[in-house]
Amino acid sequence: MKIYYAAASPFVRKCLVAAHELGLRERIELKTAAAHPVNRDMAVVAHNPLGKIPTLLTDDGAVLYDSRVICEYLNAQGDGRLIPREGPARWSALVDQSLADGIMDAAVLARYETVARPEALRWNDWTTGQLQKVASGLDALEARAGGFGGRVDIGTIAFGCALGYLDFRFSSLGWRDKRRNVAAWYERFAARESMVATQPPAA
Ligand SMILES: N[C@@H](CCC(=O)N[C@@H](CS)C(=O)NCC(=O)O)C(=O)O
Repeated sequence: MKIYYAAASPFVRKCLVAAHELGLRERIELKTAAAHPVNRDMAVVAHNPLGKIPTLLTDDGAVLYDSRVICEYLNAQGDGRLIPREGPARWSALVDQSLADGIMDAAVLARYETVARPEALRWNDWTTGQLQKVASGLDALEARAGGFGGRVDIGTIAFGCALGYLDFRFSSLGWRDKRRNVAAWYERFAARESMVATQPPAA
């Protein structure tokens, strides 16, 4: 398998953490990409018309995106332990993934507002609105994190990657302030081998 990849992307990281946890990481070759909403990476577009990463090329020639589909595929290639098959655990894991992905989406959009948009065209209310989504998402996570225990599934993996991205790009937000359950849970989760091996580069 090959994955179009950037070390800074939290969505790519989610797939790689999942692959690590499933024992599949060695089967994935990294293909460095420069995905960007304006200056599109045509090598990615050639496979994925949206030009976004992660994009996975499977060994039997399929092209998979986005990160949720890739994680489903990896889970099926492995022993299926990351996405509970049925019952309340399945819906908790999947909605946790949606919340974490939403935090990542909002944070990435806020980041693009400063690094991709020319200064004269920037709109502060846009950034504020995206960061409010991050904040309310984290508040919802705070209410859940106390019950996570040792859960390692697609929901907790996605939360780990979302929090790692906030530390990487938005450390000034101080997300740990007033979110002690999340902070305590993340400290343990971030020490997992899968998380350590996929850390973003120094900002
Ligand atoms: N929903 C997508 C989001 C992926 C995403 O936004 N990736 C960013 C990099 S972190 C990207 O490719 N941006 C380029 C663009 O927006 O065109 C997923 O879950 O994979």
